[in-house]
Amino acid sequence: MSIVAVAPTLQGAFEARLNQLNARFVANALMEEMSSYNETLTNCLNSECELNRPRRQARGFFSHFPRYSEILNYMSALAARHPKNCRYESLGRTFEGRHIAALSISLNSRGQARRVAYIQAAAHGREWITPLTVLYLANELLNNLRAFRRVLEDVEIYLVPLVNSDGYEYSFTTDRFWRKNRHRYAGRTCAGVDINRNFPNNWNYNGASQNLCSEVYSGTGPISESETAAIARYLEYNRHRVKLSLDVHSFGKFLFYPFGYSRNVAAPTRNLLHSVAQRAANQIAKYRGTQYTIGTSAGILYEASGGLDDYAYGNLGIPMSFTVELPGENFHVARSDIIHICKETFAGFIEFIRHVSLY
Ligand code: 0X9
Ligand code: ZN
Repeated sequence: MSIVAVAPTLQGAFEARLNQLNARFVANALMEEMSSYNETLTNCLNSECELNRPRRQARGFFSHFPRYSEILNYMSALAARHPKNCRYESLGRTFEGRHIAALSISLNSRGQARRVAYIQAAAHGREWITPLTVLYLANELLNNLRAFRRVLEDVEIYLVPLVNSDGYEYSFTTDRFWRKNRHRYAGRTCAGVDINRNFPNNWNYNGASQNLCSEVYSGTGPISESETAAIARYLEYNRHRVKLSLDVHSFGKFLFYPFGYSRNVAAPTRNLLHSVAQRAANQIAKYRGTQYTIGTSAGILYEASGGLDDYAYGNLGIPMSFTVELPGENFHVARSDIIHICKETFAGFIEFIRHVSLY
């Protein structure tokens, strides 16, 4: 693989030429990021680093792909700005020792809400758009608490925007398409476990592999990974309060409900799951017509076991459990599209959460 920096003004012509040559390349993605890095670099060389910072804020957080530390700063700043309604905490640590950071949002931080809506993102490193949709949800809720009073009535929103921060960082520094976590094994070149194959529901049964070099390596056993363990610990402890579990992935515009592990098994409440997902899809479509497909991953995409959705529903009895596959032609989304995906997905999230307070 080669990395080539191209001036933003020449990007179109350059891509057209690559297409003529039948060359495989990462559309926009790295180039956009690099033009942003180059801009920062030029400013820094001109000793304008500090001046550059407010400009980025003015352009908005939701017009770029933030790194791990920027995401944690954003989360802690939200909690600091809304101390009565937002708590910032760590669920545990990743293989490389990063925090698995969480935000709890509720109307009253003192009285514990009876129900919980749990939403996580970026179990797969390369799915960069996913944490932004969850952070957008946090920011919108906190800035409009009065407007969402009904939705938040007796519901705590528990958000884990960046489950796999090791894989996420690795996809910035080394391999844009890295999916798994960064578990390393002595004497082995291949690394990483697929966190969404590591949950203890029909572990390693379908669409998972015991080959360490596979993209869907399921680990040495169920919950062998610290990231999986942190999530499972939280969900098991709160299993009677958690009514909704959303696992945000990309890409494909799908809303999946259990069971994803086998085409031959149907969830007893599949009609309810389908209709809740349909309502969320309708809300998403209102923004700019984005159409989601609803069903099980086994039916629509592929059979895959050890996913969070099947575990939350099948093992913990969480009544509403879904995997969201956000839009995109690729794992990379144009920076100008981020805000639109955040806004339409927000409408879907709110619809899902609305069902928690109705439950
Ligand atoms: O394969 C996955 O983990 C998810 N798709 S992705 O392209 N983001 O990797 C789908 C998971 C659906 N749920 C289950 N199969 N249980
Ligand atoms: Zn994924």
